[in-house]
Amino acid sequence: MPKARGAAGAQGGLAGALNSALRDHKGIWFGWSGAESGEDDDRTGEISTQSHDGVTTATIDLSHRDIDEYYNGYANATLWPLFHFRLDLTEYERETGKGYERVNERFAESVAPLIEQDDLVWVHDYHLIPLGERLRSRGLKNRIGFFLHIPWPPTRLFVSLPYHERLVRTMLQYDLVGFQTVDWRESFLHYCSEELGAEVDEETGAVTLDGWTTIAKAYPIGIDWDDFQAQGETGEARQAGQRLLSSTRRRTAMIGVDRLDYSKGLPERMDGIGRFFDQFPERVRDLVFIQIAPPSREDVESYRQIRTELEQKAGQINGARSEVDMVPIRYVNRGYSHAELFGFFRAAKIGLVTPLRDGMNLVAKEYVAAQDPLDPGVLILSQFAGAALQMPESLIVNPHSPDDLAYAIHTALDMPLAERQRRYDATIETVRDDNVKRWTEDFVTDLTAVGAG
Ligand code: ADQ
Repeated sequence: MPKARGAAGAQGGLAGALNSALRDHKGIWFGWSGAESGEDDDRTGEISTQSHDGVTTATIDLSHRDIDEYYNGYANATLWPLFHFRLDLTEYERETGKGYERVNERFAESVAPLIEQDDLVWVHDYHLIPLGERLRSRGLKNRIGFFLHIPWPPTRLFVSLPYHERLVRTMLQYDLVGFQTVDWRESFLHYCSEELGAEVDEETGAVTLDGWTTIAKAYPIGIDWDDFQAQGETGEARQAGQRLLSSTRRRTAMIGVDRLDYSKGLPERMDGIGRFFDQFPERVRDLVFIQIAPPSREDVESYRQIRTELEQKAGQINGARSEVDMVPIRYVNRGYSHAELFGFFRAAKIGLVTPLRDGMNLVAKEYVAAQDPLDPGVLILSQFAGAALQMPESLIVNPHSPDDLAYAIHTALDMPLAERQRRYDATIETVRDDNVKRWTEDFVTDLTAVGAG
């Protein structure tokens, strides 16, 4: 069995999801350590290797300038907004573009010596799109796959990116390119055929350009079902659920859990909740909304703005609707463990997942996974989350419409048990079976098979 090499822009939840695959394949995880090297020039730190729980992690630090131009700059102020269809927030700076290419070259330089002849290489996400091409330019002939965790934008938006062609040509140096949904894959194929004149086979996803063929395919990511259920069995999960229930008393708890990111539709969500209270004032005492949203990427201006906007909106609704003994919105600016989240999800009878655009959205799947099958809660889910394609029996909403959100909340509050169970039964199978282990197996199996026949 060839060893697998994983690579990602930063360690995080994804590292956990891939741990078991790396363990099975005796792989190495390679990526940014998340730390700054302390030098203010453009030199990147030494590689540092650690072994934990059967998985070897090789990481490098980045310099202050690298983090500024590559991570906060091109990755999070150019690619992230553009790929989430937010041209209004997309910054186009030559310097950050150069930083992105420079750091990808550094990653290639650092990781190349760790790669052996038969290894599979699996590159993750928008931070590292050119990495495969940089490795190829060093003579690597290994099978190299890439997975994009976020959406792929429509061609008409994507062409606003300076040097868009150069970026996509680097993607066509991979053997296999994975997307979360068939929709994102379709947009990618459209770009390749319309803008690059590549030969595209819609059926197989084969994209041929300059004599090289890349396969583009959808692999919807799932949760780590076994681990999440095990977390749900812990005392920590039970206590978290009890804490929430005892604080809400007879009111129905509705929960939202997100990174504080403009793609998650948080201010729009507040507008929908405000509209619900306006339309159904007699229900104010029936509902308490808990929003858990730890800040992220605070070095990027648009992220600071979204935080201020959200605080204002939540404050306005609370100011207008609170009583001395009751506050309708609890807004919590911190993260919780998966065990605690499991407890909160199970105690909350409505889950609100309303991104304006999302590659997949694992919170939607975690919410359903945490429900009591005998008395499940209702998931309200944005039509613009990748997850909506797999979970059409949720209450699907348009997150831009406050009325749509308000009526969905009203419907969820009064939904009879039989209908809640029917929707839960129609959804739980995909959440349980299309899990992260299957996702990794499917991708690794396809990557292994590339060129085999
Ligand atoms: P995110 O946008 O970060 O990542 P999302 O799917 O919303 O992804 O959540 C990822 C994980 O973070 C979940 O396990 C969730 O429990 C945890 N998390 C989120 N908010 C939290 C909070 N407030 N406290 C504690 N934990 C929290 C990207 C893409 C998604 C895609 C994932 C995986 O944007 O579309 O689903 O990668 O591919």
